[in-house]
Amino acid sequence: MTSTEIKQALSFTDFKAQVLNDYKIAITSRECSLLGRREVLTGKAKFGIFGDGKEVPQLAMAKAFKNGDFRSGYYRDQTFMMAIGELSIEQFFAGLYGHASLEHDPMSAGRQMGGHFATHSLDENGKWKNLTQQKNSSSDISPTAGQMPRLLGLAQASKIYRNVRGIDTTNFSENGNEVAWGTIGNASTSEGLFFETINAAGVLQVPMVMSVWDDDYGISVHARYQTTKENISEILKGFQRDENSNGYEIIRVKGWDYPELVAAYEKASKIAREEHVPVLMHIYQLTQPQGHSTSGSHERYKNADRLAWEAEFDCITQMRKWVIENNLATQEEIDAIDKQAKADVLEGKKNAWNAYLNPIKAERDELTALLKNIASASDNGVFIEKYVAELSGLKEPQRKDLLIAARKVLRLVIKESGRHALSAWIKNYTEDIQPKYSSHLHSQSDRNIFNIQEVAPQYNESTEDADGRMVMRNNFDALFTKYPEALVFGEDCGNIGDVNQGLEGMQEKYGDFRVCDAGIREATILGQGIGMAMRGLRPIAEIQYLDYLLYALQIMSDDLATLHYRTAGRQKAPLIIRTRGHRLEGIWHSGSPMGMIINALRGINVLVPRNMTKAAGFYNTLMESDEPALVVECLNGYRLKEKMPANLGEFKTPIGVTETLKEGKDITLVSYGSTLRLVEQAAKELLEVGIDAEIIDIQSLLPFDINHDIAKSVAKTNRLLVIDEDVPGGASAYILQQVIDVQGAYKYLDSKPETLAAKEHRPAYGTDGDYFSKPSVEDIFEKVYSIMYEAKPEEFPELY
Ligand SMILES: Cc1ncc(C[n+]2csc(CCOP(=O)(O)OP(=O)(O)O)c2C)c(N)n1
Ligand SMILES: [Mg+2]
Repeated sequence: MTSTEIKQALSFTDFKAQVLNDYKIAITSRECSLLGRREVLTGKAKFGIFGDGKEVPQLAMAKAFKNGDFRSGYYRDQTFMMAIGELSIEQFFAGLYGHASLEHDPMSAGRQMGGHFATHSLDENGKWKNLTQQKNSSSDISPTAGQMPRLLGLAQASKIYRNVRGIDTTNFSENGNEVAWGTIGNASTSEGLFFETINAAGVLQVPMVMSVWDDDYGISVHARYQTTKENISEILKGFQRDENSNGYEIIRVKGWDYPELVAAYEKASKIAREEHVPVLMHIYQLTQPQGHSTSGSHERYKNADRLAWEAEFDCITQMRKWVIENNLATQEEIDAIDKQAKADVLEGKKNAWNAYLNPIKAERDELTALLKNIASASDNGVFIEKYVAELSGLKEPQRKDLLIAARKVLRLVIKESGRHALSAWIKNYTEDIQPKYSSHLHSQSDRNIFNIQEVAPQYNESTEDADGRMVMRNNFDALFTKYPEALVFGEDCGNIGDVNQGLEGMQEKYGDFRVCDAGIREATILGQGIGMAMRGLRPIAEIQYLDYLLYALQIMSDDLATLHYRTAGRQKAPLIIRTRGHRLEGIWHSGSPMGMIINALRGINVLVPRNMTKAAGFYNTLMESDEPALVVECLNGYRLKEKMPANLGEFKTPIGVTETLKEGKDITLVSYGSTLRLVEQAAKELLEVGIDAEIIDIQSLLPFDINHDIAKSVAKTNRLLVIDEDVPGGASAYILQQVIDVQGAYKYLDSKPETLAAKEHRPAYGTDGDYFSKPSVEDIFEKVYSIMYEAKPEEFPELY
């Protein structure tokens, strides 16, 4: 053979090996799906949703996926995860069983149902790993299309890294060469989030390759009810770039055509990576051989013709055919691979099950030994033995079974000496196990918010008063200088420096990659922030008004608030969300739906500074921490005068800590944000009639008054009124729950604790609309007065 012939022969051998390796991954994945469904139907796992029918395109995508790249996808992608080496058979089954251990289920430590994938961006101490040295998947969420906003940010990070100088890119990027790969089901493209993201990525020209796995269905609902013309790439044709305008590269490939898919993904990768142009991959003619999930069977909604077509065009069947037709393997070789895959999956499944069950069995044995002991000395021994027998008889015990038995037996030995050992066991066991299900809602690293020390603002002798917005602007200026990785974007943030000029001149100074206008699209503004924060940048996503946060609230709640928790601490997005609200004009510019927000956003810090210095101090604190937060600036505070601190960018408002604005002895008034100015005025007027109120600024709703200062105040005043601008039973109900229930302030109360909130309707327009919708100084005065009247009617005669 000549050297060219040798090379060709070698490369053919190489090629053949690669194809067969791919085939093996596909068939292994398929076996996992088949066996996985059985595990659910036999009761070992609770729910299964699998990647069968979508294997082959994922092999092709994995081939083009490089170190440093990120995936943002959905529950069909097990084959891709296997192909990039981030999902083993054991891990697949550990996820299915809900094995509450990161070691066994690295995707979520059992917190998410199977089929929700992730890699680890952080080490066990919450520190960044080098993401350029590994293949990355952002953690999946179940809400359809919820992966889209984050995908935009993951892609945009490459754009920032390529174009902004001065950032330490070591762990995150090599010249912005990383591609963000999205996957979505055809039916889920009906969601607004999909279209919003597609448009935004076209505008931003980011390296994103978006694959639509099209199997013509969304559960039972056919494409004719989902997509105009039943064809997503056809209707997105207008996004195709041409000589005259930017846009997308749109590529269509049949989902069972392995060589075409490999070539198409190679091309897509190159375009996105080199040119930073987004690519839409419409992968059609896919199937779903076992139906949507374990909750139903597809024979109910697919007719015989469709089922026959699906059998024939199953992507693995077609790949196998192609392999044989092209002499890459004989039927016997293929059969051998199939057989081996079956055996591997069976073995892996067994190992995963044993790894899941054995620790629980050991815990069970420990408990039954203890219970037997207790039974032998108990008057209720017979009954306890019954519990022991039941527990011992369980083939597949759950931790729940153990605790139920232990806690029931505890009641039987309440007056016996056995109680001590048993209650100690229950306490220790719960302490041990609970974190498996509850850890990492917030950062547990050394950069969590409680580790950031307060620094007071300093003022020079010569300091003059300035508009609040100037304090904000000058502080942002200091932050952008201090942190090259900081950037801000939102509607009107760039050119005019935000609608209240808190960013005036910043774009000129720091460039339009770092201080940037965004389209009117709150959910993807949020997504940009999430994705970029997940890749080491420090984005500040601005939502123009608090009232429009609703558009982004879903993604904040489903994605951002759960991210650290759902990865058991292995991914984070320290995103700062800046908005302004509480009180200006009319139904959509003066809302204060804080109850809705704090209840939707556990996992995110929610901060409600009363002025711009406090707000700026929060930004300074947050930039040092690694947690996400929402900061609600007071919309009516930008033109109010504040003193300009000298230590801009350095002073830090502590988080979770209240501030007492006025000491008093008769009643504790608790509030936050713009309402405080009214409370302060009312307190002055109350003094005139001999009522001395103490005023506490909560400052931080999540976390809430960690030092229990409000209870300490109530211990002194014995009375409590909570005032805010939310609906009745909104944030004020939460505040009461914290103060009464968590802090135990009920012990100190001499009067009924009360709340004063806005009306139930949205605030009406105009001065009178405001006066009749929101608490006024008079409302606050009279509410306090009526509490005092009830307590001391002689001193404070009835007003009405
Ligand atoms: C926001 C939201 N609505 C509804 C669901 C329930 N749901 C889960 S998957 C699904 C169908 C998705 O179909 P498609 O996007 O085509 O993906 P496929 O499963 O076919 O791959 C639905 C309706 C959900 N998870 N999230
Ligand atoms: Mg579908």
